[in-house]
Order: sequence, then structure tokens, then C-alpha cells
Amino acid sequence: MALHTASILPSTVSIYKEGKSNSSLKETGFFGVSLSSNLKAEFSSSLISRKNLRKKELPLVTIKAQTATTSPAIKQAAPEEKKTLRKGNVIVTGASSGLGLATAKSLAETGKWHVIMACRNFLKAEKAAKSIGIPKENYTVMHLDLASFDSVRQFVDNFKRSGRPLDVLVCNAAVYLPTAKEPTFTADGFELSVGTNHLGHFLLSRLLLEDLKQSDYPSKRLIIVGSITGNTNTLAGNVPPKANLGDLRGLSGGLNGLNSSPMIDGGEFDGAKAYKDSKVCNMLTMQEFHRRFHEETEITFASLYPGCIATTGLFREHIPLFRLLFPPFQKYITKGYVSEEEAGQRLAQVVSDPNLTKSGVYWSWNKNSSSFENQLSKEASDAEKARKLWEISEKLVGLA
Ligand code: LMG
Ligand code: NDP
Ligand code: PMR
Repeated sequence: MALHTASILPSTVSIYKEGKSNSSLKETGFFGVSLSSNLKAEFSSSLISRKNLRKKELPLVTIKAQTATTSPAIKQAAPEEKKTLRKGNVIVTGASSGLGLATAKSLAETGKWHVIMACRNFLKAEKAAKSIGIPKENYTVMHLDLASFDSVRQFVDNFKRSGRPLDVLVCNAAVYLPTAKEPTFTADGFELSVGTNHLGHFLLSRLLLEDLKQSDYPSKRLIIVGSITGNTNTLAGNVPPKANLGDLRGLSGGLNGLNSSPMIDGGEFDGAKAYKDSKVCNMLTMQEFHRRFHEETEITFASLYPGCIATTGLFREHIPLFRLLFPPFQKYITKGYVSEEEAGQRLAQVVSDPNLTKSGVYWSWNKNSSSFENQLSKEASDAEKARKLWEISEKLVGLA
């Protein structure tokens, strides 16, 4: 059922591609992040010893050992020494359009990353990768439908069988159903927005955590895309309906719309709210991962708000008037607009910049397009709620 629901969604309209940043709210940004400065992410090879390189190895990239000496976390190598650093392997969910596709491109074209595009529509992803010009040796499309736990498990099995190490996982895919009058559900019977955006990613991340832990890459990361609209400490987060997880009673009940509400807080179905709630879950999950696993695994856990990418497929279900007015509104009035390309460079920065290794951080960009650690709302940083969310979620996905 979920698969069917997913496959009938029409594709996006692109109207505007560029924009300026916000000056009053620090959450947004402007151009100025060049690929070269963002992706100067060569890590010192001194951390990569030959014994660490795995058997089924991928093409190697040669870098100069001194390129990454600016990062305090990285040991300095002898100046003359040249060593090899294998390509990083990054899984990006929902890389068939919008932010995920732009991120895949930004990473793949550096030649330093192999991007596993984890997508529900294989053909669409292949076509998108080709048409945007992602070098074919730098990506692989693998099927993943986050609206089905079976599919998530199947994807993880397939990935493990591929023999690739996993260095970074980016949980990017999402659905937004603002005009739905009635809830729709995942294959496992959970309301589709929270089921896809949160529960699917929660299961995926949990199942791949061990792989990330095993990675010998200089910096391994788990990144979950958040948003300003889930944060009620911002103007955008106060546009109704506002995110609110309440006491999680609907989630505890299974979000099935039968004997429980399809909404996390137990209220009436509202598609826009369900999306914003799912983003709060994403941001809480990132922090809970950090608290539980950062010290032990040395994985960097991070979230971000990439800016308002008003032209993506995220708004495909919104009314045509909204899709027409939203980009100029964000571009000229809120100044929160960011192009897909720019947003992709920002997420690529969170994946690969050696300066962004701090864990537990929610990144945003200011008007000069410099990244900064942003403050989450009270609810989105509530540690007790994060713990409860974690515990309920692991029951729902069958891990506890
Ligand atoms: C609801 O509808 C759905 O019903 C609900 O289910 C849920 O999905 C929810 O949060 C999601 O949305 C949304 C509906 C009502 O919004 C719209 O469809 C409008 C989208 C916003 C676009 C605003 C258009 C404004 C006109 C912009 C024109 C662009 C031209 C740029 C050219 C500039 C040239 C320099 O949304 C609401 O929330 C209701 C709000 C009512 C909208 C009123 C718009 C006011 C715009 C605010 C700006 C005020 C500042 C003006 C100053 C201008 C100075 C230059
Ligand atoms: P898009 O709709 O362009 O991209 C969403 C991607 O998710 C698509 O590739 C879509 O696949 C995929 N997807 C949806 N459902 C599933 C599923 N069940 N299984 C696997 N993949 C799925 O939107 P954006 O690029 O805008 O969104 C990307 C992320 O950015 C989201 O997490 C969103 O919340 C976040 N974000 C977006 C903002 C914006 O302004 N656009 C602002 C802040 C955050 P398909 O191509 O097959 O439809
Ligand atoms: Mg919002 C002041 C800045 C600002 C920013 C950065 C956003 C981002 N928005 C802002 C303001 C406003 N928005 C104002 C003043 C309004 C009332 C007119 C407004 C309305 C609005 C709507 C109807 N905005 C929206 C919608 C949506 O349907 C989008 C949404 O909520 O998706 C969940 C949306 C968004 N505004 C944003 C961003 C980033 C979004 C969408 C994407 C997301 O959070 O993932």
C-alpha cells in the first residue's frame, strides 16, 4: 500500500533557483560557499594505515598529506609524504531529487566520495543522477523504501553484502502531505509522514550503526536532516500548525488511526503538523544517538537546517498557488531562500568538512553562508522527550 502511495506522487515544479539569505533570523544563508572551500575535506592520510584498508577496496585517491593539517583532530604527517586515502562511502537517502540529489552531486564530483543513492524509485534516481551529471563511477543506486521496514532491512542486507565500508549515513528523504484530509499509512501501518521521515530512518540508522562504528575513515558521521519549521523558537516554526509531540501518546499507541491517533500527540490528523513533528523527531533522535553512542563509537552525530529550498519536490502535494508563490515569498520577503545547489553544498559540508566534526550539533548557515551551531527549540532539545521517543520508536520498529 505504501509503495503504491509513494509511486503515484507527481514530480516537482521548479520555478526559481537562486536567492538571498535572511538577515533577521540566523537560520538561513546566501551564496558564497564555494565547493572548493567546503569540500577542502581532504583528511590527513596519517590516520589511514594500510592495515586498515579493507579487502574489497574501492578506487583510491591520492592526496597530499599536508592538506588537512588545519584540523586539530588530525595528526600531522611528514611534509614530503604522500599517502593514499580511499574514497569515502556515503549513503544518502532520498537522493533522487532536491537536496539529496544536489548533495550526491556535490560529493561525487569531488572524486573523493562514492555515493550510495538510497531511493524508492530506482529508475528515477538513475535518470536524475545521469541528467545532473554525476560521474558514474562515483555513485550506486540502491533500492530503499523507508515506508516499509522490510524494505529497510532488505536495503541494509544488500548494502552489507556489497562489502563496502560505511563512512557516513545521511538521513535526508522525507514526505510532506500538507493538503491530505485523511492520513495515509506505511506498509507497517504507521502514519506516512512520521513513519517515513522518522521511523524508517530510525530503523535504518540503528541497523547501520555497527557498520559506521567499524569504519576506519578519519571521520565517520550520521547526519539527520532537520528543519526550522520544527523549531518553535523561530518565526517559521510559529506558522500554524506548530510542531508539538505532547506526551507522545499517539506514538505509543502506534500511530495507526484505528485504536490510536495518527498524530504523535494524540490529536486530529494534520499533514503539515505531522511533517513538522517528524522533523522534531529527527532532531531529537540525532541528540539521543549522540548521548548514547558518541563516546563509545567516535561517530559524529549531527543535524541541520539547510535553508528554505523552496523549489524542491517536497512541496509537490501543496496547492498550485502555494507552489507558485512560495519561492518568491521566501526569496524576496523572508529572504530564507536557498537554491538546491547551494543547499547541497551545505549538506556536503556537514558530510565532509574536517572542521565540522563536533557531535550533537544542529548546523545552520548565516547570511554569509557560514555554518554555525544553532539553538534548537525547547521541545527539540528536551532530553527526557528524546529518551522516551527513542524507547517507543525502538518498540515500533521491532528492535525492542
Ligand atoms: C496551509 O495553507 C494549509 O492549509 C495547511 O494545511 C498547512 O499545509 C499549512 O503550514 C502549512 O499551510 C497555506 C496557506 C495559508 O499559505 C499559502 O498558500 C500562502 C503561502 C505563503 C505565500 C505568501 C504569498 C505572499 C505573496 C508573495 C508574493 C511574492 C511576490 C514576491 C515579489 C516581491 C517583489 C519584491 O498560509 C498561511 O499561513 C496564511 C498566511 C496568509 C498569507 C498572507 C501572506 C502575507 C505575506 C507575509 C508577508 C508580509 C510582509 C509584507 C511586507 C512586504 C514588504 C516587501
Ligand atoms: P524532495 O521531495 O525533493 O526530496 C525528498 C526525497 O525523499 C525524494 O528523493 C523522495 O523520493 C524521497 N522519499 C520520499 N519518500 C521516500 C520513501 N518512502 N523511501 C525512500 N525515499 C523517499 O524534498 P527536499 O529535497 O526538499 O527534502 C529533503 C530533506 O530536506 C527532507 O528531509 C526535508 O525535510 C528537508 N528540508 C527541506 C527543506 C526545503 O525547504 N525543501 C527545508 C528544510 C529541510 P522520490 O524522488 O521517489 O519522490
Ligand atoms: Mg515558512 C521568516 C522566515 C521564514 C522561513 C525561513 C521559512 C521557512 N518560513 C518563514 C516565514 C513564513 N512562512 C511566514 C511569515 C509565513 C506566513 C505567510 C510562512 C508560511 C509558510 C507555509 C504555508 N511557510 C511554509 C509553509 C509551508 O507549507 C512550508 C512548511 O511548513 O513545510 C513544512 C513552509 C516553510 N517555511 C520555511 C520552510 C523551510 C518551509 C518548508 C520546509 C521545511 O520545513 O522543511
